[in-house]
Amino acid sequence: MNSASAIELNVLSANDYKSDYKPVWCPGCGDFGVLNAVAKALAALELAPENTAMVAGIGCSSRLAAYVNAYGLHGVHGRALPVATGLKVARPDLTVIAAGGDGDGFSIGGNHFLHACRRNVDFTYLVMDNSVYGMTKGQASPTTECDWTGSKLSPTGTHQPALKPLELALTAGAPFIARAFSNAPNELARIIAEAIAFPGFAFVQILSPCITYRPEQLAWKKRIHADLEPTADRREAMLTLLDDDGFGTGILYRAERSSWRGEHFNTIEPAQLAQAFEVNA
Ligand SMILES: Cc1ncc(C[n+]2csc(CCOP(=O)(O)OP(=O)(O)O)c2C)c(N)n1
Repeated sequence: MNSASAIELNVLSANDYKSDYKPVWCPGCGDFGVLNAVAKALAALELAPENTAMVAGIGCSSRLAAYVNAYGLHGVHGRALPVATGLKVARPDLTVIAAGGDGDGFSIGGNHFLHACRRNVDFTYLVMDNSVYGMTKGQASPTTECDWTGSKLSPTGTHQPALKPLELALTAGAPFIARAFSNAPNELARIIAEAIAFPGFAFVQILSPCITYRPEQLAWKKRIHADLEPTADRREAMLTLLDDDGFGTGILYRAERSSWRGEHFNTIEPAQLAQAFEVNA
Protein backbone atom coordinates (compact mmCIF):
# COMPACT_ATOMS: atom_id res chain seq x y z
CA MET A 1 0.00 0.00 0.00
CA ASN A 2 1.45 3.40 -0.87
CA SER A 3 1.16 6.31 1.52
CA ALA A 4 -1.40 8.18 -0.62
CA SER A 5 -3.96 5.36 -0.32
CA ALA A 6 -3.28 5.07 3.42
CA ILE A 7 -4.22 8.72 3.82
CA GLU A 8 -7.34 8.25 1.70
CA LEU A 9 -8.48 5.39 3.94
CA ASN A 10 -8.38 7.67 6.97
CA VAL A 11 -10.72 10.30 5.53
CA LEU A 12 -14.19 9.90 6.99
CA SER A 13 -17.40 10.95 5.27
CA ALA A 14 -20.32 12.62 7.03
CA ASN A 15 -22.12 9.25 7.25
CA ASP A 16 -19.21 7.81 9.23
CA TYR A 17 -20.08 10.26 12.01
CA LYS A 18 -23.53 8.73 12.47
CA SER A 19 -23.80 5.84 14.92
CA ASP A 20 -25.62 2.56 14.27
CA TYR A 21 -28.57 3.67 16.40
CA LYS A 22 -31.59 4.61 14.31
CA PRO A 23 -33.17 7.87 15.51
CA VAL A 24 -36.58 7.47 17.15
CA TRP A 25 -37.59 11.06 16.39
CA CYS A 26 -40.98 11.66 14.77
CA PRO A 27 -40.86 11.73 10.96
CA GLY A 28 -40.28 15.34 9.94
CA CYS A 29 -38.62 16.40 13.23
CA GLY A 30 -36.12 19.21 12.75
CA ASP A 31 -33.54 17.30 14.80
CA PHE A 32 -32.78 15.04 11.79
CA GLY A 33 -31.38 18.13 10.05
CA VAL A 34 -29.21 18.87 13.08
CA LEU A 35 -27.80 15.34 13.14
CA ASN A 36 -26.94 15.60 9.43
CA ALA A 37 -25.30 18.98 9.93
CA VAL A 38 -23.27 17.84 12.96
CA ALA A 39 -22.02 14.84 10.95
CA LYS A 40 -21.12 17.12 8.04
CA ALA A 41 -19.30 19.59 10.30
CA LEU A 42 -17.30 16.85 12.05
CA ALA A 43 -16.31 15.41 8.66
CA ALA A 44 -15.33 18.84 7.32
CA LEU A 45 -13.15 19.47 10.38
CA GLU A 46 -11.72 15.93 10.08
CA LEU A 47 -12.20 15.32 13.78
CA ALA A 48 -11.48 11.78 14.85
CA PRO A 49 -14.49 10.19 16.60
CA GLU A 50 -12.17 8.94 19.37
CA ASN A 51 -11.12 12.54 20.08
CA THR A 52 -14.66 13.93 20.09
CA ALA A 53 -17.30 13.78 22.83
CA MET A 54 -20.94 14.76 22.76
CA VAL A 55 -22.67 15.40 26.07
CA ALA A 56 -26.45 15.86 26.29
CA GLY A 57 -29.22 16.20 28.83
CA ILE A 58 -32.68 14.64 28.50
CA GLY A 59 -35.30 15.28 25.84
CA CYS A 60 -35.92 14.26 22.23
CA SER A 61 -33.14 16.58 21.08
CA SER A 62 -30.73 15.31 23.74
CA ARG A 63 -30.83 11.90 22.06
CA LEU A 64 -28.46 13.41 19.51
CA ALA A 65 -25.56 12.16 21.65
CA ALA A 66 -26.52 8.56 20.89
CA TYR A 67 -26.79 9.13 17.16
CA VAL A 68 -23.37 10.71 16.64
CA ASN A 69 -20.37 8.44 16.21
CA ALA A 70 -18.17 9.83 18.99
CA TYR A 71 -17.93 9.41 22.74
CA GLY A 72 -21.37 10.25 24.08
CA LEU A 73 -23.19 10.86 27.32
CA HIS A 74 -26.98 11.05 27.41
CA GLY A 75 -27.05 12.23 30.97
CA VAL A 76 -29.34 14.00 33.41
CA HIS A 77 -32.00 16.59 32.53
CA GLY A 78 -30.49 20.08 32.43
CA ARG A 79 -26.97 18.98 33.34
CA ALA A 80 -25.17 18.75 29.99
CA LEU A 81 -23.17 21.94 30.60
CA PRO A 82 -21.53 21.10 33.95
CA VAL A 83 -20.61 17.66 32.58
CA ALA A 84 -19.19 19.18 29.38
CA THR A 85 -17.28 21.73 31.46
CA GLY A 86 -15.73 19.06 33.68
CA LEU A 87 -14.88 16.88 30.70
CA LYS A 88 -13.14 19.67 28.80
CA VAL A 89 -11.19 20.77 31.87
CA ALA A 90 -10.07 17.20 32.63
CA ARG A 91 -9.41 16.30 28.97
CA PRO A 92 -8.52 19.50 27.08
CA ASP A 93 -7.35 17.34 24.16
CA LEU A 94 -10.95 16.32 23.37
CA THR A 95 -13.35 18.31 21.19
CA VAL A 96 -16.43 18.63 23.38
CA ILE A 97 -19.93 19.39 22.13
CA ALA A 98 -22.94 19.77 24.43
CA ALA A 99 -26.44 19.44 23.00
CA GLY A 100 -30.06 19.55 24.13
CA GLY A 101 -33.39 21.30 23.92
CA ASP A 102 -34.80 24.61 25.09
CA GLY A 103 -36.45 22.95 28.10
CA ASP A 104 -33.26 21.16 29.05
CA GLY A 105 -31.03 24.18 28.53
CA PHE A 106 -33.08 27.20 29.58
CA SER A 107 -35.51 25.79 32.16
CA ILE A 108 -34.01 23.17 34.45
CA GLY A 109 -30.52 23.94 33.08
CA GLY A 110 -30.93 27.73 32.88
CA ASN A 111 -28.54 28.48 35.70
CA HIS A 112 -25.81 26.38 34.10
CA PHE A 113 -26.32 28.18 30.79
CA LEU A 114 -25.60 31.59 32.34
CA HIS A 115 -22.47 30.36 34.08
CA ALA A 116 -21.17 28.45 31.05
CA CYS A 117 -21.41 31.73 29.09
CA ARG A 118 -19.43 33.67 31.68
CA ARG A 119 -16.96 30.87 32.45
CA ASN A 120 -16.01 30.45 28.80
CA VAL A 121 -14.63 26.94 28.76
CA ASP A 122 -13.73 25.88 25.21
CA PHE A 123 -16.68 23.79 24.02
CA THR A 124 -19.73 24.14 21.78
CA TYR A 125 -23.35 24.20 22.93
CA LEU A 126 -26.07 23.33 20.42
CA VAL A 127 -29.63 24.01 21.57
CA MET A 128 -32.38 22.57 19.37
CA ASP A 129 -35.09 25.10 20.14
CA ASN A 130 -38.66 24.05 19.30
CA SER A 131 -40.27 26.24 21.99
CA VAL A 132 -41.87 23.20 23.61
CA TYR A 133 -41.12 20.19 25.81
CA GLY A 134 -41.40 17.58 23.06
CA MET A 135 -40.46 14.43 24.94
CA THR A 136 -43.00 14.96 27.74
CA LYS A 137 -45.81 15.64 25.25
CA GLY A 138 -46.00 19.31 24.56
CA GLN A 139 -45.81 21.56 27.64
CA ALA A 140 -44.70 25.19 27.27
CA SER A 141 -40.98 25.86 27.66
CA PRO A 142 -39.10 29.07 28.53
CA THR A 143 -38.95 30.04 24.83
CA THR A 144 -42.67 29.43 24.18
CA GLU A 145 -44.57 32.52 23.04
CA CYS A 146 -46.70 33.90 25.92
CA ASP A 147 -49.95 33.55 23.93
CA TRP A 148 -49.49 29.91 22.80
CA THR A 149 -52.63 28.03 23.82
CA GLY A 150 -51.69 24.59 22.48
CA SER A 151 -51.03 22.90 25.83
CA LYS A 152 -53.74 21.72 28.23
CA LEU A 153 -51.49 22.94 31.05
CA SER A 154 -51.61 26.53 29.77
CA PRO A 155 -54.88 26.73 27.82
CA THR A 156 -54.95 30.53 27.80
CA GLY A 157 -51.21 30.91 27.22
CA THR A 158 -48.35 31.14 29.66
CA HIS A 159 -48.74 34.87 30.34
CA GLN A 160 -44.96 34.98 30.73
CA PRO A 161 -42.56 36.59 28.27
CA ALA A 162 -40.43 34.11 26.32
CA LEU A 163 -36.73 34.08 27.19
CA LYS A 164 -34.43 35.36 24.46
CA PRO A 165 -31.46 32.97 24.39
CA LEU A 166 -29.17 35.14 22.27
CA GLU A 167 -29.70 38.17 24.54
CA LEU A 168 -29.06 36.02 27.60
CA ALA A 169 -25.86 34.64 26.10
CA LEU A 170 -24.61 38.11 25.18
CA THR A 171 -25.28 39.65 28.59
CA ALA A 172 -23.77 36.63 30.38
CA GLY A 173 -20.50 36.96 28.44
CA ALA A 174 -20.53 34.24 25.77
CA PRO A 175 -17.86 35.08 23.16
CA PHE A 176 -19.49 33.22 20.23
CA ILE A 177 -23.23 33.44 19.63
CA ALA A 178 -25.15 32.24 16.57
CA ARG A 179 -28.59 31.20 15.40
CA ALA A 180 -29.32 28.63 12.69
CA PHE A 181 -32.25 26.72 11.22
CA SER A 182 -32.50 22.93 11.06
CA ASN A 183 -33.92 23.10 7.55
CA ALA A 184 -31.00 25.09 6.06
CA PRO A 185 -28.42 22.28 5.89
CA ASN A 186 -25.42 24.08 4.44
CA GLU A 187 -25.64 27.18 6.62
CA LEU A 188 -26.29 25.01 9.68
CA ALA A 189 -23.26 22.77 9.03
CA ARG A 190 -21.05 25.82 8.40
CA ILE A 191 -22.15 27.54 11.63
CA ILE A 192 -21.68 24.35 13.66
CA ALA A 193 -18.19 23.90 12.17
CA GLU A 194 -17.30 27.51 13.01
CA ALA A 195 -18.62 27.07 16.54
CA ILE A 196 -16.55 23.92 17.07
CA ALA A 197 -13.43 25.59 15.66
CA PHE A 198 -13.91 28.67 17.88
CA PRO A 199 -11.49 28.68 20.84
CA GLY A 200 -13.99 29.28 23.66
CA PHE A 201 -17.62 28.72 24.64
CA ALA A 202 -19.67 28.78 21.43
CA PHE A 203 -23.45 28.88 21.67
CA VAL A 204 -25.72 28.07 18.72
CA GLN A 205 -29.50 28.34 19.01
CA ILE A 206 -30.89 26.04 16.30
CA LEU A 207 -34.53 26.62 15.43
CA SER A 208 -35.70 23.01 15.05
CA PRO A 209 -39.46 22.54 14.52
CA CYS A 210 -41.50 20.05 16.57
CA ILE A 211 -44.01 18.97 13.96
CA THR A 212 -45.97 16.86 16.47
CA TYR A 213 -46.78 19.38 19.20
CA ARG A 214 -46.15 22.61 17.26
CA PRO A 215 -47.16 21.79 13.64
CA GLU A 216 -47.54 25.51 12.97
CA GLN A 217 -43.71 25.67 13.14
CA LEU A 218 -43.65 24.20 9.63
CA ALA A 219 -44.19 27.83 8.57
CA TRP A 220 -40.81 28.82 10.10
CA LYS A 221 -39.12 28.17 6.77
CA LYS A 222 -40.99 31.16 5.34
CA ARG A 223 -39.92 33.40 8.23
CA ILE A 224 -36.19 32.63 8.28
CA HIS A 225 -33.85 35.33 6.98
CA ALA A 226 -30.14 34.54 6.92
CA ASP A 227 -28.84 38.03 7.60
CA LEU A 228 -26.99 38.05 10.94
CA GLU A 229 -23.46 39.37 10.38
CA PRO A 230 -20.73 38.62 12.93
CA THR A 231 -19.52 41.54 15.00
CA ALA A 232 -17.09 41.75 17.90
CA ASP A 233 -18.90 44.83 19.23
CA ARG A 234 -21.32 43.92 22.04
CA ARG A 235 -23.26 47.15 21.66
CA GLU A 236 -23.81 46.50 17.97
CA ALA A 237 -24.84 42.91 18.68
CA MET A 238 -27.30 44.04 21.35
CA LEU A 239 -28.80 46.66 19.04
CA THR A 240 -29.31 43.93 16.41
CA LEU A 241 -31.06 41.79 19.02
CA LEU A 242 -33.34 44.61 20.14
CA ASP A 243 -34.78 44.68 16.61
CA ASP A 244 -34.69 40.88 16.26
CA ASP A 245 -37.84 38.96 15.28
CA GLY A 246 -36.25 35.67 16.39
CA PHE A 247 -35.78 34.35 12.85
CA GLY A 248 -32.54 35.99 11.70
CA THR A 249 -29.84 33.35 11.25
CA GLY A 250 -26.05 33.53 11.05
CA ILE A 251 -23.26 34.34 13.49
CA LEU A 252 -24.30 37.32 15.62
CA TYR A 253 -21.24 37.82 17.80
CA ARG A 254 -17.67 36.55 17.75
CA ALA A 255 -15.16 38.15 20.05
CA GLU A 256 -11.79 37.34 21.54
CA ARG A 257 -11.98 36.52 25.22
CA SER A 258 -9.43 34.47 27.06
CA SER A 259 -10.83 31.01 27.55
CA TRP A 260 -10.82 29.22 30.90
CA ARG A 261 -8.31 26.47 30.35
CA GLY A 262 -7.96 25.01 33.80
CA GLU A 263 -4.38 26.05 34.45
CA HIS A 264 -5.57 29.21 36.27
CA PHE A 265 -6.96 27.00 39.00
CA ASN A 266 -4.33 24.31 39.15
CA THR A 267 -1.88 26.28 41.28
CA ILE A 268 -3.11 24.87 44.61
CA GLU A 269 -1.96 21.40 45.62
CA PRO A 270 -4.73 19.15 47.05
CA ALA A 271 -2.86 18.97 50.40
CA GLN A 272 -2.78 22.77 50.64
CA LEU A 273 -6.47 22.88 49.85
CA ALA A 274 -7.26 20.34 52.57
CA GLN A 275 -5.23 22.42 55.02
CA ALA A 276 -7.19 25.55 54.13
CA PHE A 277 -10.42 23.79 55.11
CA GLU A 278 -9.10 22.17 58.29
CA VAL A 279 -11.26 22.88 61.33
CA ASN A 280 -9.37 23.27 64.59
CA ALA A 281 -11.46 22.21 67.54
C1 LIG B 1 -35.20 16.03 36.72
C2 LIG B 1 -36.17 15.78 35.61
N1 LIG B 1 -37.26 16.55 35.52
C3 LIG B 1 -38.15 16.36 34.52
C4 LIG B 1 -37.94 15.36 33.61
C5 LIG B 1 -38.98 15.12 32.52
N2 LIG B 1 -38.53 15.60 31.23
C6 LIG B 1 -37.90 14.79 30.34
S1 LIG B 1 -37.56 15.56 28.90
C7 LIG B 1 -38.26 17.01 29.46
C8 LIG B 1 -38.36 18.23 28.60
C9 LIG B 1 -37.60 18.15 27.34
O1 LIG B 1 -37.81 19.33 26.60
P1 LIG B 1 -36.68 19.93 25.72
O2 LIG B 1 -35.41 20.03 26.47
O3 LIG B 1 -37.19 21.21 25.15
O4 LIG B 1 -36.42 18.85 24.60
P2 LIG B 1 -37.32 18.26 23.42
O5 LIG B 1 -37.90 16.98 23.93
O6 LIG B 1 -38.37 19.27 23.05
O7 LIG B 1 -36.33 18.06 22.33
C10 LIG B 1 -38.74 16.87 30.76
C11 LIG B 1 -39.42 17.95 31.51
C12 LIG B 1 -36.78 14.57 33.73
N3 LIG B 1 -36.48 13.60 32.86
N4 LIG B 1 -35.91 14.80 34.73
